Amino acid sequence: MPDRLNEDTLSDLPEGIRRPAYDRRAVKTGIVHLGVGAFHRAHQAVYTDDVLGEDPRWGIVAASLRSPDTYDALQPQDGLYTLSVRSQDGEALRVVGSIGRVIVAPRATDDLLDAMADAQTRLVTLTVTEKGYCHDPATGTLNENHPDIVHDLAYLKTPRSAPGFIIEALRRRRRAGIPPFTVLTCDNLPSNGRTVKRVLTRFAELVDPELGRFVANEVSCPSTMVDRIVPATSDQDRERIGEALGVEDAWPVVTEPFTQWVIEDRFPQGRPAWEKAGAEFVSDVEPYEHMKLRLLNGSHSTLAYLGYLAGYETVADTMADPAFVRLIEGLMDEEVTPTLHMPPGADLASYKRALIQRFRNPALKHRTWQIAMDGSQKLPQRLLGTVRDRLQGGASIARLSLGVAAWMRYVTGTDEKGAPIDVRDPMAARLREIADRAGGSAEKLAGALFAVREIFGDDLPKDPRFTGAVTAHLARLYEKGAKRTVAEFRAE
Ligand code: CS2
Repeated sequence: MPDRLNEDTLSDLPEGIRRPAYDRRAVKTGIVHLGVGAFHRAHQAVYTDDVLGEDPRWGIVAASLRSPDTYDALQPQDGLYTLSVRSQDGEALRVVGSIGRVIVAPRATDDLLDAMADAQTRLVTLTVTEKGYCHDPATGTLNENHPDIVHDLAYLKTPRSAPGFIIEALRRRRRAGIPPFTVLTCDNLPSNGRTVKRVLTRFAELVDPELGRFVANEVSCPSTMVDRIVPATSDQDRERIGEALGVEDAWPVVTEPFTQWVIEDRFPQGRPAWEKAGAEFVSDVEPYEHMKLRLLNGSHSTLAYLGYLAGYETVADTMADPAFVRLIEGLMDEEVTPTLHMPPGADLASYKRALIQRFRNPALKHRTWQIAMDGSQKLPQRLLGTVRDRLQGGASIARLSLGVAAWMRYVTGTDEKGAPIDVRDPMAARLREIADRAGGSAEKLAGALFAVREIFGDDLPKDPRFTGAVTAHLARLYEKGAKRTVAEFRAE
Protein backbone atom coordinates (compact mmCIF):
# COMPACT_ATOMS: atom_id res chain seq x y z
CA MET A 1 0.00 0.00 0.00
CA PRO A 2 1.39 3.41 -0.88
CA ASP A 3 1.45 6.12 1.79
CA ARG A 4 -1.46 8.44 2.16
CA LEU A 5 -1.55 12.09 1.20
CA ASN A 6 -1.27 14.05 4.47
CA GLU A 7 0.83 16.67 6.31
CA ASP A 8 3.75 14.23 6.61
CA THR A 9 3.90 13.24 2.94
CA LEU A 10 3.15 16.71 1.55
CA SER A 11 6.80 17.67 1.22
CA ASP A 12 7.61 14.48 -0.72
CA LEU A 13 5.21 15.18 -3.58
CA PRO A 14 6.80 15.48 -7.01
CA GLU A 15 7.79 18.93 -8.15
CA GLY A 16 5.21 20.72 -10.25
CA ILE A 17 2.36 19.81 -7.95
CA ARG A 18 1.23 22.97 -6.25
CA ARG A 19 0.60 22.77 -2.52
CA PRO A 20 -0.45 25.17 0.24
CA ALA A 21 2.02 28.03 0.30
CA TYR A 22 1.15 28.96 3.88
CA ASP A 23 1.65 27.47 7.32
CA ARG A 24 -1.51 25.46 7.93
CA ARG A 25 -0.89 25.45 11.69
CA ALA A 26 -1.31 29.23 11.76
CA VAL A 27 -4.74 29.07 10.13
CA LYS A 28 -7.79 29.88 12.28
CA THR A 29 -11.35 28.81 11.58
CA GLY A 30 -13.40 31.67 10.15
CA ILE A 31 -15.81 29.67 8.00
CA VAL A 32 -18.06 26.71 8.73
CA HIS A 33 -19.19 25.09 5.51
CA LEU A 34 -22.21 22.79 5.29
CA GLY A 35 -22.10 20.21 2.47
CA VAL A 36 -18.51 19.16 1.81
CA GLY A 37 -19.12 17.67 -1.63
CA ALA A 38 -16.97 17.79 -4.74
CA PHE A 39 -18.31 21.16 -5.86
CA HIS A 40 -17.27 22.95 -2.67
CA ARG A 41 -13.83 21.39 -2.86
CA ALA A 42 -13.31 22.50 -6.47
CA HIS A 43 -14.69 26.00 -5.96
CA GLN A 44 -14.95 27.94 -2.68
CA ALA A 45 -12.26 25.89 -0.92
CA VAL A 46 -9.86 26.72 -3.78
CA TYR A 47 -10.62 30.47 -3.75
CA THR A 48 -10.04 30.32 0.01
CA ASP A 49 -6.79 28.34 -0.36
CA ASP A 50 -5.56 31.13 -2.65
CA VAL A 51 -5.97 33.83 0.00
CA LEU A 52 -5.10 32.05 3.27
CA GLY A 53 -1.44 32.98 2.91
CA GLU A 54 -2.30 36.67 3.20
CA ASP A 55 -5.05 36.30 5.76
CA PRO A 56 -5.06 33.11 7.87
CA ARG A 57 -8.32 33.98 9.66
CA TRP A 58 -10.52 32.16 7.15
CA GLY A 59 -9.78 28.46 7.44
CA ILE A 60 -12.73 26.15 6.82
CA VAL A 61 -14.40 23.58 9.07
CA ALA A 62 -16.43 21.54 6.62
CA ALA A 63 -19.39 19.40 7.60
CA SER A 64 -21.40 16.81 5.81
CA LEU A 65 -24.98 16.68 7.00
CA ARG A 66 -25.45 13.02 6.14
CA SER A 67 -22.81 10.72 4.78
CA PRO A 68 -19.50 9.98 6.54
CA ASP A 69 -17.74 9.27 3.20
CA THR A 70 -15.87 12.55 2.85
CA TYR A 71 -14.85 12.48 6.51
CA ASP A 72 -13.52 8.94 6.14
CA ALA A 73 -11.51 9.99 3.10
CA LEU A 74 -10.16 13.33 4.30
CA GLN A 75 -9.64 12.87 8.04
CA PRO A 76 -6.61 10.54 7.57
CA GLN A 77 -5.33 13.13 5.08
CA ASP A 78 -5.46 16.05 7.57
CA GLY A 79 -8.15 17.57 5.34
CA LEU A 80 -5.81 17.67 2.33
CA TYR A 81 -6.97 16.60 -1.13
CA THR A 82 -5.96 17.01 -4.74
CA LEU A 83 -7.68 19.24 -7.25
CA SER A 84 -7.26 18.01 -10.82
CA VAL A 85 -7.97 20.51 -13.58
CA ARG A 86 -8.54 18.67 -16.85
CA SER A 87 -8.91 19.73 -20.44
CA GLN A 88 -7.87 18.53 -23.84
CA ASP A 89 -4.43 19.98 -23.11
CA GLY A 90 -3.83 17.73 -20.11
CA GLU A 91 -4.12 17.74 -16.36
CA ALA A 92 -2.79 20.08 -13.66
CA LEU A 93 -2.68 18.87 -10.07
CA ARG A 94 -2.76 20.93 -6.93
CA VAL A 95 -3.13 20.01 -3.28
CA VAL A 96 -5.65 22.20 -1.44
CA GLY A 97 -5.26 22.88 2.28
CA SER A 98 -8.07 25.25 3.27
CA ILE A 99 -10.22 22.59 4.95
CA GLY A 100 -8.72 22.09 8.39
CA ARG A 101 -11.30 19.73 9.79
CA VAL A 102 -14.24 17.65 8.57
CA ILE A 103 -17.29 16.92 10.75
CA VAL A 104 -20.03 14.37 10.10
CA ALA A 105 -23.10 16.11 11.50
CA PRO A 106 -25.17 13.10 12.58
CA ARG A 107 -22.20 11.69 14.53
CA ALA A 108 -21.02 14.95 16.03
CA THR A 109 -23.97 17.32 16.15
CA ASP A 110 -22.65 19.28 19.10
CA ASP A 111 -19.18 19.68 17.59
CA LEU A 112 -20.75 21.23 14.53
CA LEU A 113 -23.04 23.51 16.54
CA ASP A 114 -20.09 24.54 18.74
CA ALA A 115 -18.04 25.44 15.66
CA MET A 116 -20.93 27.44 14.21
CA ALA A 117 -21.59 29.23 17.48
CA ASP A 118 -17.91 30.10 18.05
CA ALA A 119 -17.27 33.85 17.94
CA GLN A 120 -14.32 33.29 15.59
CA THR A 121 -16.68 31.88 12.95
CA ARG A 122 -18.02 34.76 10.93
CA LEU A 123 -19.31 33.00 7.87
CA VAL A 124 -21.46 29.94 7.33
CA THR A 125 -21.40 28.83 3.72
CA LEU A 126 -23.49 26.15 2.05
CA THR A 127 -23.51 23.70 -0.82
CA VAL A 128 -26.26 21.33 0.24
CA THR A 129 -27.85 21.06 -3.24
CA GLU A 130 -31.29 22.36 -4.10
CA LYS A 131 -33.15 19.89 -1.93
CA GLY A 132 -31.08 20.71 1.15
CA TYR A 133 -33.02 23.93 1.76
CA CYS A 134 -36.25 22.00 2.42
CA HIS A 135 -38.19 24.56 0.42
CA ASP A 136 -41.02 24.39 -2.04
CA PRO A 137 -39.24 24.72 -5.42
CA ALA A 138 -42.12 26.52 -7.15
CA THR A 139 -42.52 29.27 -4.54
CA GLY A 140 -39.16 29.31 -2.73
CA THR A 141 -40.85 29.15 0.70
CA LEU A 142 -40.06 26.77 3.56
CA ASN A 143 -41.78 23.40 3.19
CA GLU A 144 -43.18 23.17 6.70
CA ASN A 145 -44.23 19.56 6.17
CA HIS A 146 -40.74 18.41 5.21
CA PRO A 147 -39.88 15.55 7.61
CA ASP A 148 -36.53 17.11 8.56
CA ILE A 149 -38.16 20.46 9.26
CA VAL A 150 -40.89 18.83 11.36
CA HIS A 151 -38.14 16.99 13.24
CA ASP A 152 -35.96 20.06 13.74
CA LEU A 153 -38.79 22.23 15.00
CA ALA A 154 -39.50 19.59 17.63
CA TYR A 155 -35.86 18.85 18.54
CA LEU A 156 -33.91 21.98 17.66
CA LYS A 157 -30.91 21.02 19.82
CA THR A 158 -30.23 18.02 17.61
CA PRO A 159 -31.05 19.29 14.13
CA ARG A 160 -30.77 17.38 10.86
CA SER A 161 -31.41 20.00 8.21
CA ALA A 162 -29.26 22.92 7.12
CA PRO A 163 -31.92 25.45 8.20
CA GLY A 164 -32.15 23.67 11.58
CA PHE A 165 -28.38 23.85 12.18
CA ILE A 166 -28.21 27.49 11.18
CA ILE A 167 -31.11 28.62 13.34
CA GLU A 168 -29.96 26.67 16.40
CA ALA A 169 -26.44 28.11 16.00
CA LEU A 170 -27.82 31.64 15.58
CA ARG A 171 -30.00 31.17 18.64
CA ARG A 172 -26.96 30.13 20.70
CA ARG A 173 -24.93 33.08 19.45
CA ARG A 174 -27.69 35.47 20.25
CA ARG A 175 -27.99 34.10 23.76
CA ALA A 176 -24.24 34.48 24.23
CA GLY A 177 -24.21 38.03 22.82
CA ILE A 178 -22.15 37.02 19.78
CA PRO A 179 -23.11 38.77 16.52
CA PRO A 180 -24.68 36.52 13.87
CA PHE A 181 -22.54 35.03 11.12
CA THR A 182 -23.23 35.85 7.49
CA VAL A 183 -24.96 33.01 5.61
CA LEU A 184 -23.58 32.50 2.12
CA THR A 185 -25.33 29.97 -0.07
CA CYS A 186 -23.41 28.59 -3.03
CA ASP A 187 -26.19 26.48 -4.54
CA ASN A 188 -28.00 26.90 -7.84
CA LEU A 189 -31.24 28.29 -6.44
CA PRO A 190 -33.05 31.27 -7.90
CA SER A 191 -32.11 34.48 -6.01
CA ASN A 192 -30.29 32.11 -3.72
CA GLY A 193 -29.53 34.59 -0.92
CA ARG A 194 -33.10 35.82 -0.81
CA THR A 195 -34.48 32.28 -0.90
CA VAL A 196 -32.26 31.23 1.97
CA LYS A 197 -33.22 34.30 3.98
CA ARG A 198 -36.92 33.58 3.42
CA VAL A 199 -36.53 29.95 4.48
CA LEU A 200 -34.44 30.80 7.56
CA THR A 201 -36.72 33.63 8.66
CA ARG A 202 -39.80 31.44 8.47
CA PHE A 203 -38.08 28.60 10.32
CA ALA A 204 -36.93 30.99 13.06
CA GLU A 205 -40.42 32.51 13.30
CA LEU A 206 -41.87 29.06 13.90
CA VAL A 207 -39.38 28.55 16.74
CA ASP A 208 -40.08 31.94 18.29
CA PRO A 209 -41.47 35.12 16.67
CA GLU A 210 -38.76 37.25 18.22
CA LEU A 211 -36.06 35.01 16.77
CA GLY A 212 -37.83 35.40 13.42
CA ARG A 213 -37.53 39.19 13.66
CA PHE A 214 -33.90 38.87 14.67
CA VAL A 215 -33.10 36.73 11.60
CA ALA A 216 -35.08 39.05 9.34
CA ASN A 217 -33.31 42.16 10.61
CA GLU A 218 -29.82 41.05 11.59
CA VAL A 219 -28.68 38.16 9.41
CA SER A 220 -27.10 38.94 6.07
CA CYS A 221 -27.56 36.40 3.26
CA PRO A 222 -25.80 37.70 0.14
CA SER A 223 -26.72 36.10 -3.16
CA THR A 224 -24.04 34.40 -5.24
CA MET A 225 -23.59 32.95 -8.69
CA VAL A 226 -21.26 29.96 -8.62
CA ASP A 227 -19.95 28.15 -11.64
CA ARG A 228 -17.58 25.29 -12.21
CA ILE A 229 -18.35 21.90 -13.74
CA VAL A 230 -17.32 19.17 -11.27
CA PRO A 231 -18.28 15.62 -12.25
CA ALA A 232 -18.26 12.88 -9.63
CA THR A 233 -14.76 11.44 -9.08
CA SER A 234 -14.25 8.01 -10.64
CA ASP A 235 -11.95 5.15 -9.62
CA GLN A 236 -9.83 5.83 -12.71
CA ASP A 237 -9.38 9.40 -11.49
CA ARG A 238 -8.25 8.14 -8.08
CA GLU A 239 -5.77 5.74 -9.63
CA ARG A 240 -4.31 8.19 -12.15
CA ILE A 241 -3.94 10.95 -9.57
CA GLY A 242 -2.47 8.59 -6.97
CA GLU A 243 0.16 7.52 -9.47
CA ALA A 244 1.08 11.11 -10.28
CA LEU A 245 1.32 12.01 -6.58
CA GLY A 246 3.20 8.90 -5.53
CA VAL A 247 0.82 8.67 -2.55
CA GLU A 248 -2.81 7.68 -2.25
CA ASP A 249 -5.52 10.34 -2.23
CA ALA A 250 -8.82 8.67 -1.28
CA TRP A 251 -10.95 11.46 -2.70
CA PRO A 252 -9.46 13.89 -5.20
CA VAL A 253 -11.80 16.17 -7.17
CA VAL A 254 -11.69 16.62 -10.92
CA THR A 255 -12.84 19.77 -12.68
CA GLU A 256 -12.48 22.04 -15.71
CA PRO A 257 -10.22 25.11 -16.13
CA PHE A 258 -13.21 27.51 -16.07
CA THR A 259 -14.35 28.92 -12.75
CA GLN A 260 -16.56 31.87 -11.83
CA TRP A 261 -17.94 33.32 -8.63
CA VAL A 262 -20.04 36.48 -8.46
CA ILE A 263 -21.02 37.59 -4.96
CA GLU A 264 -23.11 40.39 -3.45
CA ASP A 265 -20.84 42.32 -1.12
CA ARG A 266 -22.88 42.28 2.10
CA PHE A 267 -20.67 40.84 4.85
CA PRO A 268 -21.15 42.76 8.12
CA GLN A 269 -18.70 40.43 9.92
CA GLY A 270 -16.03 40.66 7.22
CA ARG A 271 -14.99 38.15 4.59
CA PRO A 272 -11.91 36.74 2.88
CA ALA A 273 -10.50 38.88 0.07
CA TRP A 274 -11.76 36.33 -2.48
CA GLU A 275 -11.48 39.00 -5.20
CA LYS A 276 -7.71 38.38 -5.04
CA ALA A 277 -8.47 34.85 -6.23
CA GLY A 278 -10.71 36.06 -9.05
CA ALA A 279 -14.18 36.34 -7.44
CA GLU A 280 -16.28 39.30 -8.57
CA PHE A 281 -18.11 41.40 -5.97
CA VAL A 282 -21.18 43.23 -7.24
CA SER A 283 -24.22 44.95 -5.75
CA ASP A 284 -26.78 42.81 -7.60
CA VAL A 285 -26.14 39.21 -8.60
CA GLU A 286 -29.49 38.52 -10.24
CA PRO A 287 -28.54 39.20 -13.89
CA TYR A 288 -25.50 36.90 -13.60
CA GLU A 289 -27.51 34.27 -11.83
CA HIS A 290 -30.22 34.26 -14.50
CA MET A 291 -27.57 34.06 -17.18
CA LYS A 292 -25.92 31.08 -15.56
CA LEU A 293 -28.97 29.15 -14.36
CA ARG A 294 -30.83 29.59 -17.63
CA LEU A 295 -27.99 29.21 -20.14
CA LEU A 296 -25.71 26.72 -18.43
CA ASN A 297 -27.97 24.74 -16.11
CA GLY A 298 -31.03 24.95 -18.40
CA SER A 299 -28.95 23.51 -21.24
CA HIS A 300 -27.34 20.98 -18.92
CA SER A 301 -30.68 19.57 -17.77
CA THR A 302 -32.02 19.49 -21.33
CA LEU A 303 -28.88 17.65 -22.46
CA ALA A 304 -29.06 15.31 -19.48
CA TYR A 305 -32.62 14.07 -20.02
CA LEU A 306 -32.50 13.92 -23.80
CA GLY A 307 -28.94 12.62 -23.85
CA TYR A 308 -29.64 9.89 -21.31
CA LEU A 309 -32.73 8.75 -23.22
CA ALA A 310 -30.73 8.76 -26.46
CA GLY A 311 -28.21 6.42 -24.86
CA TYR A 312 -25.37 8.90 -24.29
CA GLU A 313 -23.39 8.40 -21.12
CA THR A 314 -21.77 11.82 -20.75
CA VAL A 315 -22.42 15.42 -21.72
CA ALA A 316 -19.38 15.34 -24.02
CA ASP A 317 -20.78 12.23 -25.77
CA THR A 318 -24.12 14.00 -26.22
CA MET A 319 -22.37 17.09 -27.60
CA ALA A 320 -20.57 14.94 -30.18
CA ASP A 321 -23.98 14.59 -31.86
CA PRO A 322 -24.44 17.68 -34.10
CA ALA A 323 -28.23 17.62 -33.77
CA PHE A 324 -27.91 18.10 -30.01
CA VAL A 325 -25.48 20.99 -30.50
CA ARG A 326 -27.96 22.64 -32.87
CA LEU A 327 -30.76 22.19 -30.36
CA ILE A 328 -28.74 23.67 -27.49
CA GLU A 329 -27.47 26.60 -29.53
CA GLY A 330 -31.04 27.32 -30.60
CA LEU A 331 -32.25 27.03 -27.01
CA MET A 332 -29.63 29.50 -25.80
CA ASP A 333 -29.83 32.00 -28.67
CA GLU A 334 -33.51 31.98 -29.57
CA GLU A 335 -35.28 31.21 -26.33
CA VAL A 336 -33.08 32.05 -23.32
CA THR A 337 -31.02 35.06 -24.40
CA PRO A 338 -34.04 37.32 -25.06
CA THR A 339 -35.11 36.83 -21.41
CA LEU A 340 -31.79 38.03 -19.94
CA HIS A 341 -31.10 41.60 -18.83
CA MET A 342 -27.36 41.91 -18.57
CA PRO A 343 -25.41 44.92 -17.32
CA PRO A 344 -23.70 46.93 -20.07
CA GLY A 345 -20.49 45.36 -21.26
CA ALA A 346 -21.46 41.75 -20.56
CA ASP A 347 -20.46 39.64 -23.56
CA LEU A 348 -23.13 36.97 -23.84
CA ALA A 349 -21.97 35.78 -27.25
CA SER A 350 -18.57 34.72 -25.96
CA TYR A 351 -20.11 33.33 -22.76
CA LYS A 352 -22.28 31.03 -24.87
CA ARG A 353 -19.40 30.05 -27.16
CA ALA A 354 -17.38 29.13 -24.09
CA LEU A 355 -20.29 27.11 -22.73
CA ILE A 356 -20.44 24.97 -25.84
CA GLN A 357 -16.70 24.32 -25.53
CA ARG A 358 -17.06 23.50 -21.84
CA PHE A 359 -19.83 21.00 -22.54
CA ARG A 360 -17.64 19.45 -25.20
CA ASN A 361 -14.60 19.03 -22.92
CA PRO A 362 -13.76 15.37 -23.61
CA ALA A 363 -11.48 15.13 -20.58
CA LEU A 364 -14.49 15.43 -18.25
CA LYS A 365 -16.70 12.41 -17.86
CA HIS A 366 -19.79 14.22 -16.68
CA ARG A 367 -22.56 11.67 -16.68
CA THR A 368 -25.99 12.64 -18.00
CA TRP A 369 -27.39 10.51 -15.18
CA GLN A 370 -25.64 12.69 -12.58
CA ILE A 371 -27.13 15.93 -13.92
CA ALA A 372 -30.55 14.28 -14.32
CA MET A 373 -30.81 13.89 -10.53
CA ASP A 374 -33.27 15.95 -8.51
CA GLY A 375 -35.07 17.36 -11.55
CA SER A 376 -38.11 18.27 -9.45
CA GLN A 377 -35.89 20.73 -7.57
CA LYS A 378 -34.09 22.01 -10.64
CA LEU A 379 -36.68 22.54 -13.37
CA PRO A 380 -38.27 25.69 -11.90
CA GLN A 381 -35.13 27.84 -11.98
CA ARG A 382 -33.49 26.19 -14.98
CA LEU A 383 -36.37 26.01 -17.48
CA LEU A 384 -39.72 27.09 -16.07
CA GLY A 385 -38.76 30.67 -15.16
CA THR A 386 -37.61 31.15 -18.75
CA VAL A 387 -40.84 29.54 -19.99
CA ARG A 388 -42.88 32.05 -17.96
CA ASP A 389 -40.96 35.03 -19.31
CA ARG A 390 -41.33 33.78 -22.88
CA LEU A 391 -45.06 33.12 -22.56
CA GLN A 392 -45.60 36.55 -21.11
CA GLY A 393 -44.13 38.04 -24.26
CA GLY A 394 -46.04 35.62 -26.49
CA ALA A 395 -42.74 34.08 -27.66
CA SER A 396 -41.91 30.51 -28.70
CA ILE A 397 -40.99 27.84 -26.14
CA ALA A 398 -40.39 25.06 -28.69
CA ARG A 399 -37.04 23.94 -27.23
CA LEU A 400 -37.71 24.75 -23.58
CA SER A 401 -40.82 22.58 -23.69
CA LEU A 402 -38.82 19.73 -25.22
CA GLY A 403 -36.51 19.81 -22.19
CA VAL A 404 -39.52 19.60 -19.85
CA ALA A 405 -41.03 16.73 -21.87
CA ALA A 406 -37.72 14.83 -21.73
CA TRP A 407 -37.75 15.16 -17.94
CA MET A 408 -41.27 13.68 -17.91
CA ARG A 409 -40.16 10.79 -20.07
CA TYR A 410 -37.12 10.23 -17.87
CA VAL A 411 -38.98 10.10 -14.55
CA THR A 412 -41.16 7.24 -15.78
CA GLY A 413 -38.16 5.17 -14.66
CA THR A 414 -38.03 3.05 -17.83
CA ASP A 415 -35.71 3.86 -20.72
CA GLU A 416 -36.34 3.49 -24.46
CA LYS A 417 -35.18 -0.11 -24.44
CA GLY A 418 -37.40 -1.02 -21.52
CA ALA A 419 -34.55 -1.06 -19.00
CA PRO A 420 -35.01 0.58 -15.59
CA ILE A 421 -33.69 4.10 -14.97
CA ASP A 422 -32.32 4.78 -11.50
CA VAL A 423 -34.27 8.00 -10.94
CA ARG A 424 -32.83 9.92 -7.98
CA ASP A 425 -35.16 12.62 -6.79
CA PRO A 426 -36.79 13.49 -3.48
CA MET A 427 -40.11 13.06 -5.31
CA ALA A 428 -39.07 9.88 -7.18
CA ALA A 429 -41.69 7.61 -5.58
CA ARG A 430 -44.53 10.01 -6.28
CA LEU A 431 -43.37 10.62 -9.85
CA ARG A 432 -43.09 6.91 -10.44
CA GLU A 433 -46.60 6.31 -9.18
CA ILE A 434 -47.93 8.97 -11.53
CA ALA A 435 -46.07 7.39 -14.44
CA ASP A 436 -47.32 3.91 -13.62
CA ARG A 437 -50.89 5.17 -13.56
CA ALA A 438 -50.45 6.93 -16.92
CA GLY A 439 -49.38 3.64 -18.47
CA GLY A 440 -47.46 5.03 -21.41
CA SER A 441 -50.00 7.66 -22.49
CA ALA A 442 -48.32 11.02 -23.15
CA GLU A 443 -51.51 12.88 -22.50
CA LYS A 444 -52.22 11.19 -19.18
CA LEU A 445 -48.62 11.40 -17.98
CA ALA A 446 -48.19 15.08 -18.88
CA GLY A 447 -51.58 15.96 -17.42
CA ALA A 448 -50.84 14.26 -14.10
CA LEU A 449 -47.33 15.73 -13.84
CA PHE A 450 -48.54 19.28 -14.56
CA ALA A 451 -50.68 18.91 -11.46
CA VAL A 452 -47.56 18.63 -9.24
CA ARG A 453 -47.77 22.24 -8.14
CA GLU A 454 -44.50 22.17 -6.17
CA ILE A 455 -42.86 22.10 -9.60
CA PHE A 456 -45.21 23.80 -12.05
CA GLY A 457 -47.00 26.23 -9.74
CA ASP A 458 -50.60 27.25 -10.32
CA ASP A 459 -50.11 29.19 -13.54
CA LEU A 460 -48.33 26.92 -16.03
CA PRO A 461 -50.80 24.00 -15.89
CA LYS A 462 -53.50 26.45 -16.98
CA ASP A 463 -51.64 27.72 -20.03
CA PRO A 464 -52.45 25.60 -23.10
CA ARG A 465 -49.44 27.02 -24.98
CA PHE A 466 -47.24 25.33 -22.38
CA THR A 467 -49.21 22.15 -21.76
CA GLY A 468 -49.85 21.65 -25.48
CA ALA A 469 -46.19 22.02 -26.46
CA VAL A 470 -44.91 19.72 -23.70
CA THR A 471 -47.52 17.05 -24.36
CA ALA A 472 -46.82 17.04 -28.11
CA HIS A 473 -43.07 16.62 -27.48
CA LEU A 474 -43.72 13.87 -24.97
CA ALA A 475 -45.82 11.99 -27.51
CA ARG A 476 -42.94 12.29 -30.00
CA LEU A 477 -40.44 11.04 -27.43
CA TYR A 478 -42.60 7.98 -26.79
CA GLU A 479 -43.09 7.36 -30.47
CA LYS A 480 -39.68 8.05 -32.00
CA GLY A 481 -37.26 8.14 -29.10
CA ALA A 482 -35.01 11.02 -28.07
CA LYS A 483 -32.34 10.70 -30.76
CA ARG A 484 -34.79 10.97 -33.65
CA THR A 485 -36.88 13.63 -31.93
CA VAL A 486 -33.78 15.81 -31.61
CA ALA A 487 -32.54 15.01 -35.12
CA GLU A 488 -35.92 15.91 -36.63
CA PHE A 489 -36.51 18.92 -34.40
CA ARG A 490 -37.71 22.04 -36.22
CA ALA A 491 -38.61 25.13 -34.23
CA GLU A 492 -41.80 25.76 -36.21
C1 CS2 B 1 -25.21 20.51 -13.12
C2 CS2 B 1 -24.45 21.49 -12.23
O1 CS2 B 1 -25.48 18.55 -11.85
C3 CS2 B 1 -26.05 19.53 -12.33
O2 CS2 B 1 -27.24 19.72 -12.20
O3 CS2 B 1 -26.01 21.23 -14.01
O4 CS2 B 1 -23.88 20.88 -11.16
C4 CS2 B 1 -23.39 22.27 -13.05
O5 CS2 B 1 -22.36 21.43 -13.46
C5 CS2 B 1 -22.82 23.41 -12.25
O6 CS2 B 1 -23.87 24.25 -11.82
C6 CS2 B 1 -21.82 24.21 -13.08
O7 CS2 B 1 -21.49 25.38 -12.44
